[in-house]
Amino acid sequence: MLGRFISLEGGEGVGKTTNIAYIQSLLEEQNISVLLTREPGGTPLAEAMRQLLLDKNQEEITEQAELLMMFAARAQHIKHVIKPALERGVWVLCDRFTDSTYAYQGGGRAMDITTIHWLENFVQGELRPDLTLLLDAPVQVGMNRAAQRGKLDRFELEKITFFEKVRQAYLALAEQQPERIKVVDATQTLELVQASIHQSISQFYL
Ligand code: Z5A
Repeated sequence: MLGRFISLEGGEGVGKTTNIAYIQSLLEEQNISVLLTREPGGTPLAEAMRQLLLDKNQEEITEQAELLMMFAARAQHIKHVIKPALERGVWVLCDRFTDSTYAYQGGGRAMDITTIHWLENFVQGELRPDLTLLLDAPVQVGMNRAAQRGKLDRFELEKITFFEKVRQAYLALAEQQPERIKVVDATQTLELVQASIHQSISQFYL
C-alpha cells in the first residue's frame, strides 16, 4: 500500500463533515492526492445500504442485521474504492470507519465486541486506518448542532443515553490506541478545532 488511510470519527454533529474538506486542503497543499469518502457508503451498493440503514420508515432492523449491513457495505467499499486508491498511491480520507462500529454497535447497542473484532478481521484483513482523528464533544453539544439541520435519521432518534455510551466507547478506543487515534476537542471554535487538526495532520505526514 502506497497511500495512507485517515479516518474521521465522532458522535453526531461534532463537525466531521465540516472538517473533512479542510483536511483534504491541508494534504493537497503538500501535493498529496486525496480521495474523500464515507461510511456507511462510498460505492453505489454501499450507498444504497446507507439509505436503508438511515431510513426510519421501514421494518425494524435487528441489531444483528445492522451490524452485518455495516460490514457488508464496508466490504464493498474496501474492495472497490479504498484498496484501489491506496494501491495507486492516493491517500484515503474517510468520514467514519470501523471505530464507528465499535462505538455505535459495540458501545451504543452493547453488541459483543468479540464478534465485531472477528468481522473486522474477516472483512478487512490487515487494513486499518493509519491515523484517526476523533472529534469529541459532550453529547448535547453535538445534538444541538445536528438539530439545526432539521430532519432526524434512524440513529439520531436514539435517546441521549445511547449517545453517551457511543462517546464513552470512542474515548475508550482512543485510550487503548493512542498512537493511531488522536482526540480533538470539538467544543472549541471551528478555528481552534482546525488548528488542532492541522497539528495532528502535520505531525503525521512530516
Ligand atoms: N454508523 C454506525 O452505527 N456504525 C458504523 O459502522 C458506521 C456508521 C460507519 C450515519 O453517519 C450514521 O451511521 C451515524 C452512525 C452510524 N449516525 N449517527 N448519529 P453520518 O456520519 O452520516 O451521521 P452523523 O454523525 O450524524 O453526521 P453529521 O450529523 O453530519 O455530523 P458531523 O458531520 O460530525 O457534523 P457537521 O455536519 O460537520 O456539523 C454539524 C453542524 O455543526 C454544522 O451546522 C456545522 O456548521 C456546525 N459546526 C461544526 N463544527 C463546529 C464548531 N467547532 N463550532 C460550532 N459549530 C460547528
